[in-house]
Amino acid sequence: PMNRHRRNQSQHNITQVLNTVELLPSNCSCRKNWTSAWVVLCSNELQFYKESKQEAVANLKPGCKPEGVDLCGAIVEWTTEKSSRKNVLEIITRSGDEFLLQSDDYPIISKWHDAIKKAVDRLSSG
Ligand code: I3P
Repeated sequence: PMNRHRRNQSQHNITQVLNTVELLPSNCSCRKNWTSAWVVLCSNELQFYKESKQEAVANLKPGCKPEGVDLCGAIVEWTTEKSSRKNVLEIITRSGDEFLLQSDDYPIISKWHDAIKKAVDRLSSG
């Protein structure tokens, strides 16, 4: 019972407001548009919400599932080249989609770095 309590989902599930942007291919004329979003790390994916997850889920049409970024086979690393901002994490999915996550608060983003890396490792070890 102690153990079950300690292995509570919150260990693998974190939610926080972070700055995020999807990096589009360089031949795309779209602007790089940072936004602040609620980011949720679930066991195998990252989800992004404009509002808190509770509100977003309540607003979903019946039968719809929030779209997430699959972390299986993803690469997660710090980058100083993809942005002029500090504390920027780059996530490249197996299918080649690229996202940046950023927070001015290093301890916050550092926690995300470690948690996402763990999720990716857990997924690749089956
Ligand atoms: C972009 C905007 C982004 C910036 C990007 C700019 O300009 O200022 O915030 O990214 O730099 O091109 P615009 O709003 O006119 O599209 P960072 O904040 O991550 O540096 P970049 O082209 O060097 O990525």
